Amino acid sequence: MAAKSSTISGIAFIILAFLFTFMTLSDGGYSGNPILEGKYADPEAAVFGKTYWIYPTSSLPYDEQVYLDAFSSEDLVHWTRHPEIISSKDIPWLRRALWAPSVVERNGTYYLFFGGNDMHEKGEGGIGVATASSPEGPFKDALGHPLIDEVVNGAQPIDQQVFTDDDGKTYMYYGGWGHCNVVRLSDDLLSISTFEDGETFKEITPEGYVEGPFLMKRDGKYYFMWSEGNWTADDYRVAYAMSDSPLGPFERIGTILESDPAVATGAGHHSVLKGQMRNEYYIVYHRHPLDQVDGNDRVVCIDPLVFRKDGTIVPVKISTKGVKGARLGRRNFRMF
Ligand code: FUB
Repeated sequence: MAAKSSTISGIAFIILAFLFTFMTLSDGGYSGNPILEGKYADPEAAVFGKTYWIYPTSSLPYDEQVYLDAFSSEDLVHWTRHPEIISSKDIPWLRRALWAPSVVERNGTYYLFFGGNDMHEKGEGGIGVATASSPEGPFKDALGHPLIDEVVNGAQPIDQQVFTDDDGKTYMYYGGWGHCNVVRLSDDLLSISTFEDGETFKEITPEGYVEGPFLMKRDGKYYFMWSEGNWTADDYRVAYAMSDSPLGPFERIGTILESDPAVATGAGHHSVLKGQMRNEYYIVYHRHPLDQVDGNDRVVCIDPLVFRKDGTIVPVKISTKGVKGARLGRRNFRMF
């Protein structure tokens, strides 16, 4: 009898220990959507160390877009705002329309690429770069002038995204007005270099492209994604292409993010966040709440991004639930 009860207690102990371990290693609740409080757009997500970061545009009238806030999280659920990581006082040539930041780290320095002044004519603004010694800034303009200050191949110099390939080459994808260029950045990320064929700007515009390019690599394939439609309207959306080269060609495969009249409208200008598990990807994007009245009523949301076995992407179901909490550096125990 005593032996039987000690076996039962032993089993109970093992079950309790298992549950305790599961509860402490698993990640808790859901983020909900939107994940950031306030009006923000064009979110670019990044991971630095064990922390997730989101760098969005302040979704305001152009003349008031003279600063950027950043947000950090340890678990995708709780986000901390870092106010004014850069502002017009740190960028001598910036007057307005500080847009779509893209932040990368190299050798301990953080590089923040941004669009400034909604450039239409050469000399009015363009794409700039600022540096800082930590991801929350403070960032200071690195050049005293834009990195790209002209319209090449019809592409307005805005909406840049910086991608470094496995061979160490760094590319910058950018462009508004329905045209997209790719350039190569120099090793110090502060100037534009040339491609092997001597070209500086390569136009890679896919069918339907409007703005907001984003390139990522997965299992040896390059995924190029972009926004279509009008960012103030319901038809704003994201489409994608796949290629064997970071320079394309990029042939449109389909739409992966769009309005859902039951949830929100104008879902677009996204980035992709890679989680710790092999197939753990998130799409971070902005959308208009259903009761929005103004084009700038944009909020930042997150949903899972799922790849099929053949590498194609399952269209995202935009949600109010968001994603399940997930810490970086956790043990590979989480159940999907
Ligand atoms: O937020 C300013 C502009 O709106 C971005 O640069 C575009 O991509 C659009 O989202």
